[in-house]
Amino acid sequence: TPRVFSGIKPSGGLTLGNYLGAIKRFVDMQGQDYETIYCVVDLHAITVWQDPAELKHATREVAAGFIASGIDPSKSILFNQASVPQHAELGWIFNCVARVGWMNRMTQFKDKAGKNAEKVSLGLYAYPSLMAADILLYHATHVPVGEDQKQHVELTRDIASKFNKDFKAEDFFPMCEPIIEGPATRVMNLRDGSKKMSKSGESDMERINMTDDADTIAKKFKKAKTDPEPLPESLDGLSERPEARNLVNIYAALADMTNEAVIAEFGGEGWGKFKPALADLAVEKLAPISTEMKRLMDDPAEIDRLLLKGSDRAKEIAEPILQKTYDIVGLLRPG
Ligand code: AQP
Repeated sequence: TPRVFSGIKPSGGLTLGNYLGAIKRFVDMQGQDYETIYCVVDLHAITVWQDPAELKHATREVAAGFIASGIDPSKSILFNQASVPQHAELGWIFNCVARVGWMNRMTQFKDKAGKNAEKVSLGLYAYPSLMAADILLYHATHVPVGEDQKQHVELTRDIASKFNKDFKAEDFFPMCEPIIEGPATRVMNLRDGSKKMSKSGESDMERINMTDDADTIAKKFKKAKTDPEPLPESLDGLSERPEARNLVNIYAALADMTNEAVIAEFGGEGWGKFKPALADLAVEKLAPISTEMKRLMDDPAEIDRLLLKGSDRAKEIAEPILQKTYDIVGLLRPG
Protein backbone atom coordinates (compact mmCIF):
# COMPACT_ATOMS: atom_id res chain seq x y z
CA THR A 1 0.00 0.00 0.00
CA PRO A 2 1.19 3.52 -0.78
CA ARG A 3 2.19 5.42 2.31
CA VAL A 4 1.16 8.98 3.17
CA PHE A 5 3.20 11.19 5.48
CA SER A 6 2.51 14.78 6.48
CA GLY A 7 2.94 17.05 9.47
CA ILE A 8 2.04 20.33 11.09
CA LYS A 9 4.24 22.53 13.27
CA PRO A 10 2.99 23.39 16.76
CA SER A 11 4.20 26.95 16.32
CA GLY A 12 0.93 28.46 17.53
CA GLY A 13 -2.76 27.77 17.20
CA LEU A 14 -4.04 26.04 14.06
CA THR A 15 -5.46 28.28 11.35
CA LEU A 16 -8.13 27.84 8.72
CA GLY A 17 -5.22 27.62 6.25
CA ASN A 18 -3.80 24.60 8.08
CA TYR A 19 -7.27 23.06 8.22
CA LEU A 20 -8.26 23.52 4.57
CA GLY A 21 -4.80 23.15 3.03
CA ALA A 22 -3.71 20.21 5.14
CA ILE A 23 -5.81 18.60 7.90
CA LYS A 24 -9.08 18.30 5.97
CA ARG A 25 -7.18 16.55 3.20
CA PHE A 26 -5.34 14.30 5.65
CA VAL A 27 -8.76 13.13 6.79
CA ASP A 28 -9.86 12.50 3.19
CA MET A 29 -6.85 10.27 2.56
CA GLN A 30 -7.33 8.25 5.72
CA GLY A 31 -8.99 4.91 5.20
CA GLN A 32 -8.63 5.04 1.43
CA ASP A 33 -5.97 2.86 -0.14
CA TYR A 34 -3.21 4.47 1.87
CA GLU A 35 -1.37 3.86 5.07
CA THR A 36 -1.49 7.29 6.72
CA ILE A 37 1.13 8.72 9.07
CA TYR A 38 0.55 12.18 10.56
CA CYS A 39 3.00 13.98 12.78
CA VAL A 40 3.07 17.02 15.03
CA VAL A 41 6.45 18.31 13.91
CA ASP A 42 7.70 19.93 17.11
CA LEU A 43 11.37 19.79 16.06
CA HIS A 44 10.44 22.09 13.18
CA ALA A 45 8.61 24.47 15.50
CA ILE A 46 11.79 25.24 17.47
CA THR A 47 13.57 26.56 14.36
CA VAL A 48 12.13 29.83 15.63
CA TRP A 49 11.82 30.70 19.34
CA GLN A 50 9.03 28.89 21.20
CA ASP A 51 8.22 29.39 24.83
CA PRO A 52 8.72 25.89 26.36
CA ALA A 53 5.41 25.73 28.23
CA GLU A 54 3.51 27.05 25.20
CA LEU A 55 5.25 24.54 22.95
CA LYS A 56 4.00 21.63 25.04
CA HIS A 57 0.50 23.10 25.00
CA ALA A 58 0.58 23.72 21.24
CA THR A 59 1.89 20.20 20.57
CA ARG A 60 -1.08 18.69 22.40
CA GLU A 61 -3.43 21.19 20.79
CA VAL A 62 -2.31 20.30 17.25
CA ALA A 63 -2.78 16.62 18.13
CA ALA A 64 -6.26 17.47 19.47
CA GLY A 65 -6.96 19.40 16.25
CA PHE A 66 -6.05 16.37 14.16
CA ILE A 67 -8.29 14.05 16.18
CA ALA A 68 -11.19 16.51 16.44
CA SER A 69 -11.08 16.97 12.65
CA GLY A 70 -11.42 13.24 12.06
CA ILE A 71 -7.95 11.70 12.21
CA ASP A 72 -8.60 8.41 13.96
CA PRO A 73 -5.54 7.24 15.92
CA SER A 74 -6.54 3.65 15.30
CA LYS A 75 -6.62 4.16 11.51
CA SER A 76 -3.69 6.57 11.15
CA ILE A 77 -0.39 6.68 12.98
CA LEU A 78 -0.46 9.95 14.94
CA PHE A 79 2.54 11.04 17.01
CA ASN A 80 4.90 13.91 17.72
CA GLN A 81 8.29 14.10 16.05
CA ALA A 82 10.42 14.55 19.18
CA SER A 83 9.28 11.20 20.52
CA VAL A 84 10.72 9.36 17.51
CA PRO A 85 14.44 10.27 17.62
CA GLN A 86 15.02 8.54 14.27
CA HIS A 87 13.80 11.75 12.58
CA ALA A 88 16.69 13.77 13.96
CA GLU A 89 19.15 10.98 13.21
CA LEU A 90 18.19 10.69 9.55
CA GLY A 91 17.99 14.50 9.39
CA TRP A 92 21.70 14.68 10.24
CA ILE A 93 22.60 12.23 7.49
CA PHE A 94 20.58 14.30 5.03
CA ASN A 95 22.37 17.46 6.18
CA CYS A 96 25.44 15.73 4.79
CA VAL A 97 23.70 14.81 1.51
CA ALA A 98 21.88 18.08 0.74
CA ARG A 99 23.94 20.94 -0.73
CA VAL A 100 24.13 24.48 0.63
CA GLY A 101 23.19 25.76 -2.83
CA TRP A 102 19.93 23.81 -2.69
CA MET A 103 18.99 25.39 0.64
CA ASN A 104 19.84 28.82 -0.75
CA ARG A 105 17.06 28.41 -3.29
CA MET A 106 14.31 27.76 -0.73
CA THR A 107 11.84 30.62 -1.00
CA GLN A 108 10.23 29.92 2.39
CA PHE A 109 13.59 30.47 4.09
CA LYS A 110 14.01 33.77 2.25
CA ASP A 111 10.50 34.84 3.29
CA LYS A 112 10.94 33.81 6.91
CA ALA A 113 14.49 35.12 7.35
CA GLY A 114 13.84 38.36 5.45
CA LYS A 115 16.70 40.79 5.83
CA ASN A 116 17.76 39.02 8.98
CA ALA A 117 19.35 35.94 7.40
CA GLU A 118 22.51 36.19 9.53
CA LYS A 119 20.56 36.18 12.78
CA VAL A 120 18.11 33.29 12.27
CA SER A 121 18.85 29.82 13.60
CA LEU A 122 20.88 27.32 11.64
CA GLY A 123 17.92 24.97 12.15
CA LEU A 124 15.62 27.25 10.14
CA TYR A 125 18.06 27.07 7.26
CA ALA A 126 18.39 23.26 7.45
CA TYR A 127 14.67 22.70 8.06
CA PRO A 128 13.93 21.25 4.57
CA SER A 129 16.55 18.57 5.14
CA LEU A 130 14.81 17.45 8.36
CA MET A 131 11.51 17.53 6.47
CA ALA A 132 13.02 15.19 3.87
CA ALA A 133 13.98 12.88 6.74
CA ASP A 134 10.42 12.99 8.12
CA ILE A 135 9.07 11.73 4.82
CA LEU A 136 11.80 9.31 3.75
CA LEU A 137 12.16 7.70 7.18
CA TYR A 138 8.88 5.92 6.35
CA HIS A 139 9.57 5.49 2.62
CA ALA A 140 6.42 7.58 2.17
CA THR A 141 5.28 8.11 -1.40
CA HIS A 142 2.46 10.66 -1.03
CA VAL A 143 2.76 13.96 0.83
CA PRO A 144 -0.43 16.05 1.11
CA VAL A 145 0.59 19.68 1.69
CA GLY A 146 -0.40 23.27 0.97
CA GLU A 147 1.15 25.07 -1.99
CA ASP A 148 3.83 26.67 0.22
CA GLN A 149 5.44 23.28 0.87
CA LYS A 150 5.76 22.18 -2.76
CA GLN A 151 9.38 23.28 -3.08
CA HIS A 152 10.35 21.36 0.06
CA VAL A 153 8.79 18.14 -1.22
CA GLU A 154 10.69 18.62 -4.48
CA LEU A 155 13.89 19.05 -2.48
CA THR A 156 13.06 15.79 -0.70
CA ARG A 157 13.12 14.08 -4.09
CA ASP A 158 16.51 15.65 -4.85
CA ILE A 159 17.89 14.40 -1.54
CA ALA A 160 16.51 10.89 -2.15
CA SER A 161 18.02 10.81 -5.67
CA LYS A 162 21.42 12.03 -4.55
CA PHE A 163 21.54 9.59 -1.65
CA ASN A 164 20.55 6.65 -3.88
CA LYS A 165 23.13 7.67 -6.50
CA ASP A 166 26.02 8.53 -4.15
CA PHE A 167 25.69 5.28 -2.23
CA LYS A 168 24.70 3.16 -5.24
CA ALA A 169 21.57 2.23 -3.33
CA GLU A 170 19.22 2.21 -6.28
CA ASP A 171 15.60 2.95 -5.31
CA PHE A 172 16.35 2.72 -1.57
CA PHE A 173 14.57 5.99 -0.92
CA PRO A 174 11.45 6.27 -3.10
CA MET A 175 10.44 9.36 -5.06
CA CYS A 176 7.56 11.01 -3.21
CA GLU A 177 4.79 13.08 -4.77
CA PRO A 178 3.36 16.25 -3.27
CA ILE A 179 -0.44 16.07 -3.26
CA ILE A 180 -1.69 19.64 -3.62
CA GLU A 181 -5.38 19.59 -4.45
CA GLY A 182 -8.64 21.44 -3.98
CA PRO A 183 -9.67 25.10 -3.96
CA ALA A 184 -7.72 26.05 -0.82
CA THR A 185 -4.12 25.00 -1.35
CA ARG A 186 -3.05 28.53 -0.43
CA VAL A 187 -5.40 30.37 1.91
CA MET A 188 -4.44 34.03 2.06
CA ASN A 189 -4.20 36.50 4.91
CA LEU A 190 -7.57 38.23 5.47
CA ARG A 191 -5.98 41.67 5.62
CA ASP A 192 -3.58 41.30 2.69
CA GLY A 193 -4.41 39.06 -0.25
CA SER A 194 -0.77 38.84 -1.31
CA LYS A 195 0.35 37.08 1.90
CA LYS A 196 -0.48 33.58 3.08
CA MET A 197 -2.54 33.05 6.23
CA SER A 198 -0.09 31.91 8.94
CA LYS A 199 -0.18 30.83 12.56
CA SER A 200 2.57 33.26 13.37
CA GLY A 201 1.30 36.28 11.39
CA GLU A 202 1.49 39.57 13.26
CA SER A 203 -2.18 40.33 13.80
CA ASP A 204 -4.88 37.92 14.92
CA MET A 205 -7.29 39.66 12.52
CA GLU A 206 -5.32 38.22 9.58
CA ARG A 207 -6.34 34.69 10.29
CA ILE A 208 -9.19 32.48 11.42
CA ASN A 209 -8.01 30.20 14.24
CA MET A 210 -9.64 26.80 14.49
CA THR A 211 -10.56 27.64 18.08
CA ASP A 212 -12.12 31.07 17.35
CA ASP A 213 -15.70 31.42 18.59
CA ALA A 214 -18.63 32.31 16.33
CA ASP A 215 -18.54 36.05 17.08
CA THR A 216 -14.83 36.28 16.41
CA ILE A 217 -15.17 34.42 13.11
CA ALA A 218 -18.01 36.72 12.03
CA LYS A 219 -16.04 39.82 13.03
CA LYS A 220 -12.90 38.70 11.19
CA PHE A 221 -14.74 37.97 7.95
CA LYS A 222 -16.68 41.22 8.25
CA LYS A 223 -13.43 43.16 8.57
CA ALA A 224 -11.63 41.10 5.91
CA LYS A 225 -10.18 43.31 3.21
CA THR A 226 -12.09 43.31 -0.10
CA ASP A 227 -12.60 45.63 -3.02
CA PRO A 228 -15.94 47.46 -3.31
CA GLU A 229 -17.18 45.52 -6.37
CA PRO A 230 -19.81 42.80 -6.01
CA LEU A 231 -18.86 39.19 -6.73
CA PRO A 232 -18.35 38.62 -10.47
CA GLU A 233 -20.74 36.60 -12.62
CA SER A 234 -17.93 34.33 -13.83
CA LEU A 235 -14.65 32.97 -12.47
CA ASP A 236 -12.56 35.09 -14.87
CA GLY A 237 -13.77 38.12 -12.98
CA LEU A 238 -11.72 37.01 -9.95
CA SER A 239 -8.35 36.92 -11.67
CA GLU A 240 -7.23 40.43 -10.65
CA ARG A 241 -9.02 40.39 -7.30
CA PRO A 242 -6.88 38.40 -4.84
CA GLU A 243 -8.95 39.15 -1.72
CA ALA A 244 -12.24 38.30 -3.42
CA ARG A 245 -10.75 35.15 -4.89
CA ASN A 246 -9.48 34.10 -1.49
CA LEU A 247 -12.90 34.37 0.14
CA VAL A 248 -14.50 32.42 -2.72
CA ASN A 249 -11.81 29.73 -2.39
CA ILE A 250 -12.45 29.47 1.36
CA TYR A 251 -16.19 29.16 0.83
CA ALA A 252 -15.71 26.48 -1.83
CA ALA A 253 -13.31 24.46 0.32
CA LEU A 254 -15.52 24.63 3.41
CA ALA A 255 -18.65 23.68 1.49
CA ASP A 256 -16.90 21.02 -0.65
CA MET A 257 -18.04 22.91 -3.74
CA THR A 258 -16.13 24.09 -6.79
CA ASN A 259 -15.37 27.80 -7.20
CA GLU A 260 -17.69 27.75 -10.24
CA ALA A 261 -20.57 26.57 -8.08
CA VAL A 262 -19.90 29.33 -5.52
CA ILE A 263 -19.91 31.94 -8.27
CA ALA A 264 -23.08 30.43 -9.74
CA GLU A 265 -24.73 30.90 -6.34
CA PHE A 266 -23.33 34.30 -5.32
CA GLY A 267 -22.30 36.02 -8.62
CA GLY A 268 -23.59 39.60 -8.65
CA GLU A 269 -24.12 39.69 -4.87
CA GLY A 270 -22.38 42.24 -2.67
CA TRP A 271 -20.11 41.55 0.31
CA GLY A 272 -22.95 42.39 2.69
CA LYS A 273 -24.56 39.15 1.61
CA PHE A 274 -21.52 36.96 0.95
CA LYS A 275 -19.47 37.65 4.08
CA PRO A 276 -22.20 36.67 6.57
CA ALA A 277 -22.92 33.51 4.53
CA LEU A 278 -19.22 32.68 4.62
CA ALA A 279 -19.03 33.32 8.37
CA ASP A 280 -22.06 31.10 8.99
CA LEU A 281 -20.56 28.32 6.94
CA ALA A 282 -17.19 28.59 8.71
CA VAL A 283 -18.89 28.48 12.12
CA GLU A 284 -21.00 25.50 11.07
CA LYS A 285 -17.87 23.57 10.04
CA LEU A 286 -15.42 24.73 12.72
CA ALA A 287 -17.60 24.89 15.85
CA PRO A 288 -17.96 21.11 16.29
CA ILE A 289 -14.23 20.70 15.77
CA SER A 290 -13.25 23.37 18.28
CA THR A 291 -15.72 22.00 20.84
CA GLU A 292 -14.14 18.58 20.47
CA MET A 293 -10.62 20.07 20.66
CA LYS A 294 -11.51 21.74 23.95
CA ARG A 295 -12.92 18.51 25.30
CA LEU A 296 -9.76 16.62 24.37
CA MET A 297 -7.56 19.35 25.87
CA ASP A 298 -9.28 18.84 29.23
CA ASP A 299 -7.39 15.56 29.49
CA PRO A 300 -3.78 16.17 28.39
CA ALA A 301 -2.67 12.83 29.85
CA GLU A 302 -4.97 11.04 27.42
CA ILE A 303 -3.49 12.98 24.47
CA ASP A 304 0.01 12.02 25.67
CA ARG A 305 -1.04 8.41 25.88
CA LEU A 306 -2.34 8.45 22.29
CA LEU A 307 0.85 10.16 21.07
CA LEU A 308 2.98 7.56 22.85
CA LYS A 309 1.08 4.73 21.20
CA GLY A 310 1.46 6.41 17.81
CA SER A 311 5.19 6.92 18.33
CA ASP A 312 5.65 3.23 19.13
CA ARG A 313 3.98 2.32 15.84
CA ALA A 314 6.02 4.94 13.97
CA LYS A 315 9.28 3.58 15.40
CA GLU A 316 8.45 0.09 14.21
CA ILE A 317 8.50 1.35 10.63
CA ALA A 318 11.27 3.90 11.06
CA GLU A 319 13.92 1.92 12.92
CA PRO A 320 14.61 -0.78 10.28
CA ILE A 321 14.80 1.90 7.56
CA LEU A 322 17.20 3.98 9.66
CA GLN A 323 19.27 0.91 10.50
CA LYS A 324 19.61 0.08 6.81
CA THR A 325 20.52 3.71 6.07
CA TYR A 326 23.36 3.62 8.63
CA ASP A 327 24.60 0.44 7.04
CA ILE A 328 24.47 1.87 3.50
CA VAL A 329 26.39 4.98 4.64
CA GLY A 330 29.00 2.86 6.42
CA LEU A 331 28.25 3.99 9.94
CA LEU A 332 29.02 1.23 12.43
CA ARG A 333 26.54 0.42 15.17
CA PRO A 334 28.03 -2.60 16.87
CA GLY A 335 25.64 -4.70 18.87
N1 AQP B 1 -2.41 29.53 4.31
C1 AQP B 1 -2.34 28.23 4.03
N2 AQP B 1 -3.11 27.70 3.04
C2 AQP B 1 -3.06 26.37 2.75
N3 AQP B 1 -2.26 25.51 3.40
C3 AQP B 1 -1.50 26.00 4.39
N4 AQP B 1 -0.62 25.41 5.22
C4 AQP B 1 -0.10 26.35 6.05
N5 AQP B 1 -0.62 27.55 5.79
C5 AQP B 1 -1.49 27.36 4.75
C6 AQP B 1 -0.30 24.00 5.19
O1 AQP B 1 -0.42 23.49 6.51
C7 AQP B 1 0.53 22.45 6.68
C8 AQP B 1 1.29 22.67 7.95
O2 AQP B 1 2.11 23.78 7.85
P1 AQP B 1 3.21 24.00 8.96
O3 AQP B 1 2.56 24.16 10.26
O4 AQP B 1 4.20 22.91 8.92
O5 AQP B 1 4.00 25.24 8.51
P2 AQP B 1 3.67 26.51 7.68
O6 AQP B 1 3.35 26.16 6.27
O7 AQP B 1 4.81 27.44 7.88
O8 AQP B 1 2.35 27.02 8.41
P3 AQP B 1 2.04 28.38 9.06
O9 AQP B 1 0.63 28.29 9.54
O10 AQP B 1 2.37 29.49 8.14
O11 AQP B 1 2.97 28.39 10.35
P4 AQP B 1 4.09 29.43 10.79
O12 AQP B 1 3.44 30.77 10.81
O13 AQP B 1 4.52 29.00 12.16
O14 AQP B 1 5.22 29.32 9.84
C9 AQP B 1 1.42 22.44 5.44
O15 AQP B 1 1.00 21.39 4.59
C10 AQP B 1 1.16 23.77 4.83
O16 AQP B 1 1.34 23.74 3.42
